[in-house]
Amino acid sequence: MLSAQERKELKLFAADIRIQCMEEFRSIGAGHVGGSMSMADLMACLYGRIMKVDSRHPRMEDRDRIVVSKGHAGPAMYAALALKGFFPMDELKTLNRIGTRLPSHTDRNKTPGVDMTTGSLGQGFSSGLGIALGCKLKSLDNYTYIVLGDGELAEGQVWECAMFAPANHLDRVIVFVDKNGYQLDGATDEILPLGDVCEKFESFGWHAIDVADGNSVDEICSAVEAAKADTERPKLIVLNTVKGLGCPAAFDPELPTNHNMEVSDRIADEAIAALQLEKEALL
Ligand SMILES: Cc1ncc(C[n+]2csc(CCOP(=O)(O)OP(=O)(O)O)c2C)c(N)n1
Repeated sequence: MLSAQERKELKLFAADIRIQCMEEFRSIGAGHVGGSMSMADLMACLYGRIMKVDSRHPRMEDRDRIVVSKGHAGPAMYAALALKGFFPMDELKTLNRIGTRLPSHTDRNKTPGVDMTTGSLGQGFSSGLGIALGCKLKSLDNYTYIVLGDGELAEGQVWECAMFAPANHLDRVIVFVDKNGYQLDGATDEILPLGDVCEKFESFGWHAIDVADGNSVDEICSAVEAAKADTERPKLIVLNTVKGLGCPAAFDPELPTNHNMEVSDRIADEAIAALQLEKEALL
C-alpha cells in the first residue's frame, strides 16, 4: 500500500510525464497522444517505484528489463526516462526528427534505457519473453516488464506468447495490457472483440489480474505487489485506462480518433494548463 507521500509523488510524476508528452508532440505538431497518455500512470509507477534501473548505468546487468511492445507510445517512456535523468530533458523536443535519439517508436540502439526495439505490434511480447528467458538462464535477480495495447492483442503472435511463457516457467515476467478500449481507427471490441482477457490468459497458465482503474497509481502498485506474491506463474495485469487522458482536445467529439492527432500550441497549452492545476491541487 502506498503512503500519502508516495501517492502524491507518483501522481506528480505522472502529471509531469503527461506534460512532457505534450511538449514532445508540440515540438513536431502531432503524435500518438491517445496511447501515450493512457499509460502515463503506469510509467510513473514503474520508473518511480517498481523497477530496479539506474540512469547512470542503463545497461546494468541485473536491472529490470522493460519492453514497451506498443512502441508507438514511446513518447511516454521517453518522458519518464528524461525525468529520471537517462538523458537531458531538452532532447525530448527532438522527437521523431532526423538524427534524433528519440524516434516515434522505441529503439534499443538509439535511446538510453530502452531495452528493445518495437513498433511492429506483437513482436515486443516475443522479444520480451526471450529477454526474460535469457535473464532466467543467467539466474539474474530481476523482472521483465512488457507493455501491450488492447488492440495489439489481436496479433496472433500474442497467443503464441501466451503459451510460451508458462511452458518455460517465466515466473519473473509481468505483462501489462493498457486496455484503453480503442485501437488505431476504432473501438477494440468493435474491430475484434477480446472477450475476457484475464480468463483467457488464466486458461493458458498465467496469473491474471484485472485492475478496474488502470490510471490509479494505488491500484497499479497493489496489482504488481499481488502479482509478485505468486512465484510460480507469469503474470498479466489488465489496466482499464482512458485513451488520451490529460489532453482535453483528445475528447473533442469532432475528432475522428485521438490515436495519432495534430497537436497545435493551443492544444498543448490547454492540456499543460490543466495538468499544472492537477499538480497544484496535490501540493
Ligand atoms: C503488426 C502491426 N500491424 C499494424 C500496425 C499499425 N498500428 C499502429 S498502432 C495500431 C493500433 C494499436 O492499438 P492498441 O494496441 O490498442 O494501442 P493503444 O490504443 O494503446 O495506442 C496499429 C494497428 C503496427 N504497428 N504493427
